[in-house]
Amino acid sequence: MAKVGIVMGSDSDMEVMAKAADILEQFGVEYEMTILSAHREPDMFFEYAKGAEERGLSVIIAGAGMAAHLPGMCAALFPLPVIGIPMYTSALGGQDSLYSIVQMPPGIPVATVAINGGANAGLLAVKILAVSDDSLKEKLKAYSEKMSAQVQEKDRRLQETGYRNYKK
Ligand code: RP5
Repeated sequence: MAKVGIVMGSDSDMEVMAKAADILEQFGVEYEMTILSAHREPDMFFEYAKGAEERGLSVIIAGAGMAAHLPGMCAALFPLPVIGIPMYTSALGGQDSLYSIVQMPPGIPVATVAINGGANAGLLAVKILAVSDDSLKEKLKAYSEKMSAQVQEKDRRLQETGYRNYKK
């Protein structure tokens, strides 16, 4: 049964939302993925958000752009954590999405990641689930160790070749 709901306002958000899905797959976390617009299909949105707890979801990752109400409205109706991903937009560089998602009034928090921060949203969802799942906690530690080893390897190559010959 899916533990994480990934929901996006449009298929134009897919590339960013896929990064969250990739992380969940890496950690073996089951998820459902849905395209659903709070503005364009409000009735279906209410059905999705009100039914999310009963479907067994523990976390919702919601991504949207522009006047991005999807994450905030999920948080209004779903009792468990909601992670919001502001989408980059051509008109305002994603600041419209960011402010719409991060500036929630007291009582309805949305854990907001960076503009286009799909991967971090996935990781944050894994961390939330890891609070009550030791095997996920161990996988997170291994993930951090791997990242650290990758940076060390880059520095080792830098020291070996010098910056002029360094190849990414
Ligand atoms: C939002 O409006 C979506 O989340 C998307 O980021 C933005 C633009 O949607 P489309 O016009 O590309 O469908 O609802």
